[in-house]
Amino acid sequence: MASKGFIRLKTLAIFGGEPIFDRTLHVGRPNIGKREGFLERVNDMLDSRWLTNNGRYVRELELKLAEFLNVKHVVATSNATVGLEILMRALDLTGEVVLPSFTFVATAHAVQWLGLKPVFADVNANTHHLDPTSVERMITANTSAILGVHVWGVASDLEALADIAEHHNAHLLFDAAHAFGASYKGQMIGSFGGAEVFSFHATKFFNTFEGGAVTTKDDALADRLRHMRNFGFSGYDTVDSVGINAKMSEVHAAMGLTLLEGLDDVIATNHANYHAYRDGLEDIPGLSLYTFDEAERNNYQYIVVSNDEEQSGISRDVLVDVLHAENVLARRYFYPGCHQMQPYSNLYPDAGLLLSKTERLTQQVLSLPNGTAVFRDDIAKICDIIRYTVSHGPEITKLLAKD
Ligand code: T4K
Repeated sequence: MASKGFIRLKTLAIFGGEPIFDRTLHVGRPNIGKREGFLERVNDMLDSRWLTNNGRYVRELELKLAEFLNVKHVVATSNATVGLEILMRALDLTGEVVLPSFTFVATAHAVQWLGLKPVFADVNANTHHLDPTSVERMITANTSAILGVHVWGVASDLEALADIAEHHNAHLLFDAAHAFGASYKGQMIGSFGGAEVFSFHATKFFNTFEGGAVTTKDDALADRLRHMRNFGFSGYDTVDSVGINAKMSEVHAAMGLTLLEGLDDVIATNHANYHAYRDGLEDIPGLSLYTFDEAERNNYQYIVVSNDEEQSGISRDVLVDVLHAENVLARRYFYPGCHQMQPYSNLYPDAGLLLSKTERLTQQVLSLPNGTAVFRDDIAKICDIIRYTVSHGPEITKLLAKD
């Protein structure tokens, strides 16, 4: 049965009609939490006149996160990118780091920023994670680390990557930017490999406006990271290493503490939304939703759809154009692949030759809005737009091509 949104779709912007949504739906609309709790903490922080530099809220957040993730050390940082940088620096990595190209460019930039060489390995077309066979192929005598990414909040192929890292005496690290609140075989992501790095950016499931954390079981590494994030200070006026300012401030931690209190509600919303998308997108030819293993803990934040153009008869980009015309700001995460961006496309112009799955995924994948700012009714309309667009693929493609 066609919904009202479906009928109005016939007058959608590309046909010169009114848009279905009178507000914009974003991928990455922040979850806010209970603002009274946040404001109370901010007032307290202002009263105490302690705003940053390992204040009580940062310390409390680190302890609560360590408990939640069941990991020994949580080192809060100003964002995940700098978290990755201090981590690789603290481990004295040299030479090459093998990582996926199918990730947000920050992962590659962190490697390049340190003067290391990012070596892009291909991903598995179904999981979107590093393909161990490709990783094995990319390892050389200069490889000092493998940097996996738990894309969409699902664990990478942990066992296979651990075997490869061990065999080649390389560090195994994870960019867990998407994976806060997720588990693998019941164990929370945060304690795998030598260390993992979370992002608490505003667009993430759990946010501190800007922020991140490095998590590890390794006492010496945690100690080094703590010094490094604070200019290398090891005491009141002693500096033991080169450092940077990677500190999280109190107001950021206050946001994190507030959101932690309401985390289950956010997960419940995301989970229900994920099911609504699953139902709404069912049986659309050529479209497949990235699914979560419900036996694990998931944050269900990323609603990721792969479009097989041969079956759907429409390109991912036309689909995204139509959604944008209807105020649904679907994102092409991740497009282009890191290896197709600067400086990597100049530095490694042939990288794509061994990244066929990555290149295909970057043409197929789109992310849809989720989180507490998206409602069931919105999802029904978004799915109607997608269903209608796919079923009129050739006409709509032709129409858009005229512009
Ligand atoms: N590794 C991975 C795998 C990552 O995905 C990321 C970050 C990192 C590492 C690095 O983490 P951090 O150093 O940032 O902690 C956004 C985020 O800025 C970035 O953190 C995130 N990944 C990436 C996937 O998404 P953009 O350039 O796409 O952001 P932007 O400004 O286009 O915003 C995305 C959408 O969110 C827009 O539709 C607007 C909406 N939005 C955004 C903000 C900030 C809001 O509605 N409200 C807001 O406050 O990178």
